Amino acid sequence: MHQENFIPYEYEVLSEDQALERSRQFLELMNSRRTVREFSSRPVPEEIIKNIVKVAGTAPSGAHKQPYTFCVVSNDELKSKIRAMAEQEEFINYNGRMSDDWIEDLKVFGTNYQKLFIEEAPYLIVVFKKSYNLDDGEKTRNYYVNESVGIAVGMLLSAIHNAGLAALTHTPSPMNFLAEALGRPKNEKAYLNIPVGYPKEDAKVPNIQRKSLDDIAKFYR
Ligand code: IYR
Repeated sequence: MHQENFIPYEYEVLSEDQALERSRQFLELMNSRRTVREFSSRPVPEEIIKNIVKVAGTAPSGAHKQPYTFCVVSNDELKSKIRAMAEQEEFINYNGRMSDDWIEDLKVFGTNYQKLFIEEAPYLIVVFKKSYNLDDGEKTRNYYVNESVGIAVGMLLSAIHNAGLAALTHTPSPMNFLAEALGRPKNEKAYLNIPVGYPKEDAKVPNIQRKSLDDIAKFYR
């Protein structure tokens, strides 16, 4: 390929031993990540959050369109408003909108309609997907939007954990109220609400296990 807009790819060459060691260390780091529902009031410097969002922005995306907006909310009034709106929807979910099976599946997590963590966490990163772009009233296309935003959020969660912070991938449903609360334009749809902060000192997490490699992968050698 010899295209004029191509530049050399700068990359680090690792020995097999270095690669193995790095892969093990990264696995160990990532395997210690847990979803946390109780946050400390310890403040988090905004620069850390900015770096974390920048990591999400390095994700591959369909036609490199980066079809997302990460809304970083630290304003207490806004957080309270979002909590109230989320609890209003969740109350309906837990009292009839979710099936009995679903309620049963959630029992191990001890969740309910109350969402204290929305106010407790110093930041909410509310992720919006851009179904299409709207620049100066002109519509342009994005591609593989769900895949692109999902990958970026995976990298966001990894960056959060790497910085010693905790997160919760909260999916209030329906979540149109987030676009309304944050005044987002009509091409943006709420994707996830991610409270971020240090975990509460005595935070507890459910005693659940991850599937083994054999359960999640098949090798075709
Ligand atoms: N959105 C609700 C219910 C909920 C659903 C799933 I799937 C979870 O993994 C956890 C919760 C809530 O936030 O409580």
